[in-house]
Amino acid sequence: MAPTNVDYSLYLVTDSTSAILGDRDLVKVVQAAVDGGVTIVQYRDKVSDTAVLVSTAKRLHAVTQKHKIPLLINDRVDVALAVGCEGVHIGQDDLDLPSARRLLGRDAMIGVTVSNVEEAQKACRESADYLGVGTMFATATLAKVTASKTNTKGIIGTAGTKKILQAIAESGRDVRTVSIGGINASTVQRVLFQSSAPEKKLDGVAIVSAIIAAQDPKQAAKDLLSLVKSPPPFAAASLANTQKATDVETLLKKAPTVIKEVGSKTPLSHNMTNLVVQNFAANVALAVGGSPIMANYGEEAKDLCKLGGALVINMGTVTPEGLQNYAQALKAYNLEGGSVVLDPVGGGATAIRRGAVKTLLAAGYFDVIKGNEGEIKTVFGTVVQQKGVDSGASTLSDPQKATLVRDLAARERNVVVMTGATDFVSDGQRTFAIKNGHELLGRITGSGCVLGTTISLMLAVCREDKLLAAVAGLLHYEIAAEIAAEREDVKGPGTFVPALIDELYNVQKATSGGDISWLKRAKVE
Ligand code: 3NM
Ligand code: MG
Repeated sequence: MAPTNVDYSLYLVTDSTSAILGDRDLVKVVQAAVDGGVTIVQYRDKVSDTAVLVSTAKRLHAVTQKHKIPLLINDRVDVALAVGCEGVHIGQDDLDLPSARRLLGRDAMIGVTVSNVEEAQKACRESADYLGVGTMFATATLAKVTASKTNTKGIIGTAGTKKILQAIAESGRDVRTVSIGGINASTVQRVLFQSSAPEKKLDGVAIVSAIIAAQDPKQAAKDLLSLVKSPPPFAAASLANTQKATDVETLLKKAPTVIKEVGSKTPLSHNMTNLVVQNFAANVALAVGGSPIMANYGEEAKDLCKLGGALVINMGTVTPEGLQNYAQALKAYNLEGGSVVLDPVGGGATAIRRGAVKTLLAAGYFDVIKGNEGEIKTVFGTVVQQKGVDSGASTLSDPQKATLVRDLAARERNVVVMTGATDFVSDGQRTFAIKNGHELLGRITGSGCVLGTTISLMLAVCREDKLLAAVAGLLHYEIAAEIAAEREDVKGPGTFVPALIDELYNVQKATSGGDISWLKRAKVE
């Protein structure tokens, strides 16, 4: 039997193309990486002659043996046999697993590259010891060495990886897994967090360039290992807390506390939002009790993210430059642990926006994704045609909407809010429907956008339960809208806007003063 106690946490894959290694000696680089804490090494060399492969592998094996970690050879069973190292890693277009197993014997470790559920299940049936699951993100490393290969594998992201893990869990087979492709210090924690299925986690990450190409491979490995071992900053609070509101009664009891805290802490709501709603969003943030800043320049986020607030990325008037700014800010907030709301405005309206949604989901972690039916479907990957930023024709029943928000939230491991006559909100486990709000919200511009701003403020003060934050934001906003719409001085959409701002302010003031009579209107189930 191949050893079962192998530590896959930080799996180094070598690359011998000069673009990555430079003029440095591979064995020295690997030695440094192993000193830094790499837990397993794969020698991957697609270009050298067999004699060079064998002699390099022998030198590498001396390094890994000293540290009692396994050395595997990519693709070349003959080289592994010649060196007597621990095993091989085979791709889908390499020697098949049963043949490799016959040649190497039962004690050898054999890993297989898989990029979909079928490949994973096959490798499990054939008793692979572990799977290299990828490609996680687009990576220049793979392109360089496999340019000659005919089968270009897909980018499967965290969602595709989770699907594979789920299937392995369901099959009941025991196999270790590592994710590979474009993983580095700024993505590794999110990869591990978002890819994990409830019953099966990744065992580690496989990395080429983030270690091999690093100035200091030892330090790079050390840093990566410590990131692998700790929860991502954006999830630390929610993972630590076990006391979450699971029923409506508790949610309604806790929501005013969140609203009150916004009033007392005046958190920052950093909006990178569209040209239409900037002024409205800033006014709403103030009325709800927060402190708004409209800052679309991504570079500023590295300072703003340190102020304890939350970020709203609203792609309502997206441009190529804007998209880069969003991604930059998103990374800064993720690193700091600040909350981020995505408002994928008009996500299903154009090809550009569908692409922008994909780019943003791959660029970082969103604590909350909020949109109308068409937008949420688009984020999920359903192709819809939105008419402008309106939701487009509704095709889903209420139970289907509830299922969609739950599935998307479970996939992203975050909170999803779908707005409509009934709003649906879920964190993948808890799903609620909220029937508050008013028809006039559909008659003014930006009513959805400023809900995103409202939720961001709740998130800033309630990181331990993001679903509760979203519900508190929805209730504050929609009940204020109801009260505003009923006012005698409100004659239509035009007079509704200032009344809404007033009532958002009044709900905040009342709640902070201990009067939560407005909450009697709450219709949550
Ligand atoms: N295999 P980096 S991606 C060797 O998807 C390899 O199977 C992949 O390099 C797969 O860490 C990849 O520099 C390269 O992105 C990973
Ligand atoms: Mg291969």
